[in-house]
Amino acid sequence: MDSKIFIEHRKKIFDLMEDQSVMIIFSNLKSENKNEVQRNFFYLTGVKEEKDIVLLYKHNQKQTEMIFIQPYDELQAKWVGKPFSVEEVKLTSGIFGVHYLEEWKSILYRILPECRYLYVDLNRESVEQRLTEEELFIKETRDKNPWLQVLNARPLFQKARTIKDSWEIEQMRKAIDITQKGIESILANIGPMMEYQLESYFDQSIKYFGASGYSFPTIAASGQNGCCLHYQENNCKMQDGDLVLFDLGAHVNMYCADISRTFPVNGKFSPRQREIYEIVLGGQSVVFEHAKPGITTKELNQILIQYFAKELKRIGLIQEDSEVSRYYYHGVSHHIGLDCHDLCEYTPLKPGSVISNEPGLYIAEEKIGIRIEDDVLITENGCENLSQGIIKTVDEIEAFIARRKEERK
Ligand SMILES: [Mn+2]
Repeated sequence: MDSKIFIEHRKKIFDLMEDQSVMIIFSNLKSENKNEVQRNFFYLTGVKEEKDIVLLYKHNQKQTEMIFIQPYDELQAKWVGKPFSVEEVKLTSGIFGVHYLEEWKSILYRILPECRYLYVDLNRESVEQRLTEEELFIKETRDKNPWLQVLNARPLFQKARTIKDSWEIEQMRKAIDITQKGIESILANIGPMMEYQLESYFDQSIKYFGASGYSFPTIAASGQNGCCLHYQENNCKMQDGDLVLFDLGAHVNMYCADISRTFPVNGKFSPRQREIYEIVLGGQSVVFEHAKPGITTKELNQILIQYFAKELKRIGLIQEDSEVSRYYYHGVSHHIGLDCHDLCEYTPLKPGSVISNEPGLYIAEEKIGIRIEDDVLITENGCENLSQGIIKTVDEIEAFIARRKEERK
């Protein structure tokens, strides 16, 4: 990883900050109580350490940055490994002001009298009585520096992260490539087994090809399970004649792929399954045609719903346009990036955004649940399907499965 990337990310955030302000981002979201590196911390630094803190200080337009890291601890090194050294942190992040964690408050308190604003990533709307660590920090700092106005840092990250730079897009391309390998491994082994057994081929494969993790828990939903949007039990026996819907993704450097494919368990679509599948695929094409700068994801969804209304009336499944919602009940697009449902601004699309294109139809009474999802980069004039290499048409899918069956004999 080149530190230039993170220097650019910090510049984006600095540009969005008020003058006379300081931003504190913790690498571990205390409020989420999750053992993972906060996306916004990674976005600013490229560092994947769990206890560090980054400080951005903007004073009379002058930008100062510091990072506070854990000192070397022999016992920790034996248990979980060495933390990044000062040199490694400098190289990765491009931040030269590297200090140990014990100094962070004294340095901050020296800066604060010069500041009007303090940015903290609140991450959520607080519902609990108990204050989170971020909120305790705000309270303590406010008590000691009553002139200070505390601002939520999150909107700045929403704005910055809506548009991806070329390095970010590169990570997503890698994540998609690895996800493709995993999907091909699923297809090569498909047959009537447990959902989790088929899922395990994906797990093995993405690990083998170097994914850094999963974008989200895999959905492997056969038959009627495919009509439950977030089915994650994956513990049913897949039946000959059923479809199985996979919604999954690998991540690389924490940038996500988010792909859905639907396959016939026995390798052949029934005429009815094919008919519905072709309608979903047609819906995806309509969305691809309209995905370009200036349109909103909401408008894309409206266009898809109109198309579904026309098609479902054509095959006699519905009579009225409004009945589409019985068979299609989610949105067609969300932003993708460091989070699978990425932070974003809900404004018309701009070049550099990456969104999903994921139409689906769910006909529970026929045990048909189909979703097809690709990841799409918005370009100057239209869009690019980043996952176009992943097998998708009925003919391709059937031919691929038949070929692998033949090879296994
Ligand atoms: Mn998605």
